[in-house]
Amino acid sequence: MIWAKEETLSRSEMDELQLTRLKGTLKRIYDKVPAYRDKMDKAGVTCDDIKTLADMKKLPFTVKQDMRDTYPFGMFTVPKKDLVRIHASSGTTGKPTVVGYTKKDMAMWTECVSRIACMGGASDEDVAQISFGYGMFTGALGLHYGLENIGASVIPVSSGNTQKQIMYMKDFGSTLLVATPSYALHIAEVAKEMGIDPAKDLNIQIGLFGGEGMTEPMRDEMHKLWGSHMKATQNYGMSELVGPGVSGECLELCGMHINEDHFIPEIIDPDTGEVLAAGEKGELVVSCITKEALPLIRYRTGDITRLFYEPCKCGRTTVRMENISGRSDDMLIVRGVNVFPTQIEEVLLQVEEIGPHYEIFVDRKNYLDTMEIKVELADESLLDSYAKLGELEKKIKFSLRTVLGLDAVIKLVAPRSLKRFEGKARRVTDLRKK
Ligand code: DLL
Repeated sequence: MIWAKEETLSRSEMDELQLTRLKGTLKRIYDKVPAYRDKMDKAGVTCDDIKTLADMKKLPFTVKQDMRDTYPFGMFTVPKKDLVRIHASSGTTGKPTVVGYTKKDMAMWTECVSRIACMGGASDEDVAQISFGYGMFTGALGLHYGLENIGASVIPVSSGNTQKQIMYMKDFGSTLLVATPSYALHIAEVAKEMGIDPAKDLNIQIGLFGGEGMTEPMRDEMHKLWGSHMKATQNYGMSELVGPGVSGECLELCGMHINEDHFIPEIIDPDTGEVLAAGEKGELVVSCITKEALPLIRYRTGDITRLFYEPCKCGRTTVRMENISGRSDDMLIVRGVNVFPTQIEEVLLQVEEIGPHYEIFVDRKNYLDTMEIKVELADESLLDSYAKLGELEKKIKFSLRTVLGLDAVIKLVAPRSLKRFEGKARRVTDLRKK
C-alpha cells in the first residue's frame, strides 16, 4: 500500500510543488533567521534569485556549526512559545544540536513516518514494539507517532532490559520490531540464550531498522536470526532535518524513497561543494521545505550516498537514495587507503565462520598506520584448533587485502566476547586522534 498520493507525483508535478514550497520557506527564513540572512547577503543571493530548482545551488549551505553557534534556538523561525516538542542530538563533542517542532511540524513528521512504515509493510494489523531509546533521541517518538497514526498497536518498550523485551514480544505477539540493526541482532542473540528461537517462537514479521546503516550482509544476518520471512527494511533520517521520516526502503529493497514533497535532496562533492549529477556518489545535502520551526536550507548531512530518479517497481516515483556508505567524517585513511567501516563490514560478513560482531582499532606506531580488527567467531568449537584459527585469520586478511587493498591484523575472539549495543553501534576506535 502507498500511504500518500504525493509519493506518486510525476517529476514535473513534484518539481513545481518543491519550487513553490522552497520559495515560501526561503522567504520566511530570510526574514526570521539573522544567521542565514547574513549568509545569503554575504553570498550576494536574494530570495528572488531562486526562480528554478537549479538555482538552489546559489544558496549557501547550512552546517552543524551554524546550529552550535546559535545554540539553542537561534536557527528557529518561530518563537519558543509555538513549539510543542524539543529534541536534541548529543554529539561526541560540544553542545548538543537542538531541534524543535510546532503542532504543524508534528503532523508533518507523523505523516512522513507513517509513509515509511507503510513502505516497510506495516499496517493497522501490526503490534509494534519500539526498541529505540525513548528520550531526546528522535527515533523512538518519531516511529511511535507514525505507527500509531497508521493504526498499529504500539508498545513503547524502549531500549535495554532485553530479556523483558523478549517476554513482551512473546506474550503480546509483537509482529513488528523497531530498533537499530545492531540492537535487533542483540535481541535475537539474548532470545536464543533464553531458549527462544526468534524465527520460530516469536512472531516478528516486519523489522523497521534505522538510526544507523544496515549493509546487505547484515540484512542476511538478520534473516538468519529472525527468519527468512521477516521483511527487514531500513529507514533514514537525522534530527536536524526532522528525525526518522526522511526516507525509507520499500519492499523492492532498491534504495530508500525520499519524502521529496518535504525534503529536497542534492548530492555534492564534499571537498568542493559542487553539485554532482544524478547517480554520482557524494555528500547528501537536504533542504526542508515544509517545516515551520526549523526549516534548514541546504543542510550538509555528512552522509555519503547517491540518488536514483528512475521510478520504482513499487509504484512510487520519489527519488531513492542508496544505502549510506558512511559519513564523510568517518572515512578512515589507513596507510593512504580510503575506506569506510561499512566496506570492511561487507567483507567480514561474507566469511561464513564469523558472526556479525566486530571492532576496528586504528593506531599509529613508528609513524606507520596500523589496523587491528577483532572479529567474533560464529561458533566456539574453532577456538580449540590453533591451526584452523590461523587459517581463518589468513583468509580474512587476504579478502580484505584483495577487496579493499587494506592490510590488517585479524584477531578472532570467542562468541559473545565483544561489546553489544542497545542503540547505535560504535565499532571504530581511532587511537591516532588522541
Ligand atoms: O538517527 C534519526 C533516525 C532515527 C533515523 C531512527 C531513522 C531511524 P540522529 O541521531 O540525528 O538521527 O543521527 C543521524 O544517523 O546523519 C546518519 O549518519 C545516521 N543514520 C540514520 N539512519 C541511517 C541509516 C537519527 N538508515 C545520523 N543508514 C545520520 C545509515 C543512518 N546511517
